[in-house]
Amino acid sequence: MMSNYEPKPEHKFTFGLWTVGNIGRDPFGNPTRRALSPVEIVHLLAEVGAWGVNLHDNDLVPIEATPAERDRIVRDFKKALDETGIVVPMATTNLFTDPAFKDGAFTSNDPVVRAYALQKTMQAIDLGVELGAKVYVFWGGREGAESDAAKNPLDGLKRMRDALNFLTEYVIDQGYDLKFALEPKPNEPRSDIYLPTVGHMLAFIETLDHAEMVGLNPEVAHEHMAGLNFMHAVAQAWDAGKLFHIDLNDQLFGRYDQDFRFGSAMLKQAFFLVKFLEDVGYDGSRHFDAHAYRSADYEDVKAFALGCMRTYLILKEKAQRFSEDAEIQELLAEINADDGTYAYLANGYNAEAVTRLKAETFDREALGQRTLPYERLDQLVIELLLGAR
Ligand code: GLT
Ligand code: MN
Ligand code: MN
Repeated sequence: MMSNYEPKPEHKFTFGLWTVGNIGRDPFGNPTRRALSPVEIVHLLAEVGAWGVNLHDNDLVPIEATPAERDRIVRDFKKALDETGIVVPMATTNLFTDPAFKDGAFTSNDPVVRAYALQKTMQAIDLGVELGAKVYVFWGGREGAESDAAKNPLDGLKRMRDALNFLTEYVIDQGYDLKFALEPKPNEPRSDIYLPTVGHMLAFIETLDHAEMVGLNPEVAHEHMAGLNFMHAVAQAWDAGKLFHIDLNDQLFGRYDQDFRFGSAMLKQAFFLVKFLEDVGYDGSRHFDAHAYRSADYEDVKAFALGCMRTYLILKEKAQRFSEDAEIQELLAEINADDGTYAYLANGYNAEAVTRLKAETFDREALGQRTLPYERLDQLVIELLLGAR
């Protein structure tokens, strides 16, 4: 049993440069924290016990950097990685900050912007691979529209598909060992973003030339913005073999993209998520795509980062207790009782099964009277989470 909830490399906890490096700017207020350099962020993450750091191209190399500046920055960054043992498991492209991308990148109506976005992404893929990334994230923050008069969503989908087909071929051509993870979000910063949920993305991936290289990077906050059960979305991605990465944070339903500390807003949902990931044996990064409150200083940012990891580990321990709790397990056995009478249906459709099933008589009223002690079960979970058992 875990005792001190200390993060270790085997837990695969990662943060983006943009997460602990968030300077507390929002649409209504100026920064509240000085900007840390990427090297300082790597040291901060090592201090709190993280395993890895992820980045957008421009979190590390400013968009206006010369090739010589790029090389110096990358060299210094690699030195910090070597000194701390921090790894870079994931990288991505910033296709949303620069005004050039005000109408999107891959889905922009302007063919010049679309070409620039492809070029920028190839360069960012090269950078990510150079740093050791095995997963490449695509968050299409500006791939959408405010007015449907301006863009046909079918064009949006086609342009997105063309871009991803181009880029998977590029990865194959370069011989890179890299998978793509698409990150859906329903809105913000665009009014409507194409491919808004995990379900939309899963269907879209099957239309790509190299669907086998492309999976999901679901984010708690983004499915919660759409009012959906995140764990169910993750389960569907897992079932499809597409859970390539995950963005952990927290978020109340119906709000803007809050990106709160993991487990800080909807604890019960966070518990079932951790339980799911641990039960199925997900072995990818546990990436915290969250940032500290605007009121935080860097000591508080460290508390935020530690908090994300500690809450994950505490919930992991709670999941273990769930599976060892005699009363919970007894109720689960009762709920899932099966005397084998209908085992003949387990082999799918066949003539014998049809004949037997048609001959059955069912006591519908008795079925309606069956006991389902879900209240008792759920209260046991609540008491487990509250530390009362
Ligand atoms: C941005 C967004 C996140 C994405 C990041 C990757 S950047 O902060 O809000 O959800 O995961 O591009
Ligand atoms: Mn978010
Ligand atoms: Mn994210």
